[in-house]
Amino acid sequence: MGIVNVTPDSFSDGGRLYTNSQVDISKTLRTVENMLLEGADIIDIGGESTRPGAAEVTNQQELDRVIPVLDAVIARFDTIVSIDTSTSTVIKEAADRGASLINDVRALSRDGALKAAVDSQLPVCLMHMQNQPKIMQSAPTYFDVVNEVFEFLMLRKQRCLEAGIESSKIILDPGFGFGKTLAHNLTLFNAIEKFTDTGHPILVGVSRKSMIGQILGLENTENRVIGSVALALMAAQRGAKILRVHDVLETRQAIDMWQSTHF
Ligand code: 7PM
Repeated sequence: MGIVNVTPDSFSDGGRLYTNSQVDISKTLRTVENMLLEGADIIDIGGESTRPGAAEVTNQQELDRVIPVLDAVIARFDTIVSIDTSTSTVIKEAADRGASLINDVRALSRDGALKAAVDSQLPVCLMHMQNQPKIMQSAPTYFDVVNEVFEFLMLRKQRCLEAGIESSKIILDPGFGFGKTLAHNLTLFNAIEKFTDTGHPILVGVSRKSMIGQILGLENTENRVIGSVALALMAAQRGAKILRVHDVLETRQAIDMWQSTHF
């Protein structure tokens, strides 16, 4: 899954798809085309910056950022488009326009989001986050991070099933970097198998995140590519089915080398 962040301020690719404070559609399409040529199977389009400390966006701002890009990508490419949103109106609009997957860092907890997802009949990715982006990294605390994240996801999954989403349409994601310290992230990473054991596809998003910066002593996110690829490969080896990444070519090469050893 290639990340397309349509935000002026996203953490590693901030404003890259903007020209004069406007989303640059042709630049975005070139980015998407490259990701597809590099071997992405899914394009994840998001218009809300969920980086630590990020300010909230209004529904209208999010729609204005994301819908023109979604329309352009769907018109131009034959690919699976995922929409990274927590907002019911964005879920509805995106589904009507041909999105194939709803990726919600708030696990469909916002008003109307669960109903919009049910109505869309699309698969959903439910992610764990402690607190909201604005404060999530101030003092994340858990008694038992693995069990708490797991129980949260099981609860959200149950809500989805009760609301009418088929079990086979539910993807789970432990939410690396979302209200978690380095130690929490590493403990969760070591427990990926607990999540894959549920039988649901697991999505892992560690690309260029601070856990890599902290371990390797890298402030600049552009220098975190090798660490990101290493973690993505390990996640895949532990059973993760979807890797949400900035660096499609590098990740694909690592996965292809590993896959070539199974014969
Ligand atoms: C810190 C946390 C900085 C997250 C930047 C981000 C995920 C996601 C994002 C993830 C799923 C970024 C993000 N991360 N959706 N959306 N899983 N499902 O890298 O890990 O753009 S936002």
